[in-house]
Amino acid sequence: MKIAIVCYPTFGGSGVVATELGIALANRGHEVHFVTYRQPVRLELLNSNIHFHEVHVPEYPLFHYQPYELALSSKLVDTIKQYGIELLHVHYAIPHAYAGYMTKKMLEEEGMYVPMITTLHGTDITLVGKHPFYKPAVTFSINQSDVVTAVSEDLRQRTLDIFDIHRPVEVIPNFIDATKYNHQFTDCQRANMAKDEERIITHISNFRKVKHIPDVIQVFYRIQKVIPAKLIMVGEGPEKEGAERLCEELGLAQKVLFLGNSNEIDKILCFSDLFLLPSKSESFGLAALEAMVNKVPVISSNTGGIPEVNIHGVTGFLSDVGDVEDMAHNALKILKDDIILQQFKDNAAREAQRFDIQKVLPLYEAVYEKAYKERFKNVL
Ligand code: GMT
Repeated sequence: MKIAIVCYPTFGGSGVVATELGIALANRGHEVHFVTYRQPVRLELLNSNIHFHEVHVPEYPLFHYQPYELALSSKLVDTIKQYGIELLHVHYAIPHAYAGYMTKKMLEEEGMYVPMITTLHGTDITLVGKHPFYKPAVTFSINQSDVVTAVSEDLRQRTLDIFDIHRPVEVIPNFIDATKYNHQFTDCQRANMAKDEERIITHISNFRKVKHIPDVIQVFYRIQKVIPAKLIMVGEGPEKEGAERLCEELGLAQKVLFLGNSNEIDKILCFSDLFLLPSKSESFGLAALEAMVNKVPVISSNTGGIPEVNIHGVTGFLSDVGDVEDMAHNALKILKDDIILQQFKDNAAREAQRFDIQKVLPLYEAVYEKAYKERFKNVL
């Protein structure tokens, strides 16, 4: 099938999922066209099955805000016509589902019917999308999609609770490609990061408020008072400066490393003993799943879709949002004992297999088939 994928090209989870999905579809023989404003960060190789089309938004002095949706939908119309694309898959409702709807309508004027799949990722529903400024347009464009998927059962339920949705929302969870992690690094280069006796704790995110970055530092502060440990902070975002300041104030500067954005997440996770994800809300927690497949147990908040991924007492522990005492207590339960740590590591890797792409990809292919077969139903 010829598929156009619209996503954010940045380090955010929705862009990562869209990119990895596109690559997997291309490996299965589909022709995939990414349409976005920059080449997605995890999209390294373009080939005959993977194309990238850049959306340009020309500057014009009259525009206080550049009309990205307009440029995106025009680019989609052109690309769909030029390459004979059969299906449009938009990731993150804002503004992609709205631009996708406009694309469909423009194509319908010319007698072409291209079904649109909308995948909801989290903040497009729980944070930004529900804002009164956006809500009517988000509700409308979700209802106008041919298929709507959510990345967890929790997100599906919240979508139905928050918006007036009169079509089914299917759950297709996020995934990892387990084969990518079968490699055994002969040397994780752990010694570059910490001393043998130190445990390595990692946090990876886009450092936005919703991630509760100060809680990461507070949990680590309590851990390192009891056992030797280092904290590795990966990512960039508005909360990073505050986090660096908090580390200074708590006297942690020598024990915390801020690495910035990285394309080498699996190498970092290779030498990690524990992953911290104390977010206020999280529709799925892809970063936690990536940790788990790399044999890293997870200490997280008990919110959103996280409990669907991180199993309490098996792959890590869940605590109430903001309960840094409980998180630190649970972290120490895992980290203090080599045998317990090894058990949690094994459990994490095993449970991650539930989300292997080999299980998840057919679910997307099935909804594509269904939408393609039914493509005329909504327009006749
Ligand atoms: O919050 C992020 O890290 C970015 C954001 C995004 O849309 O790019 O992530 C959301 O989508 C991810 C992929 O589906 C989920 O794993 C994250 O849980 C979700 N973030 C939130 O709900 C806060």
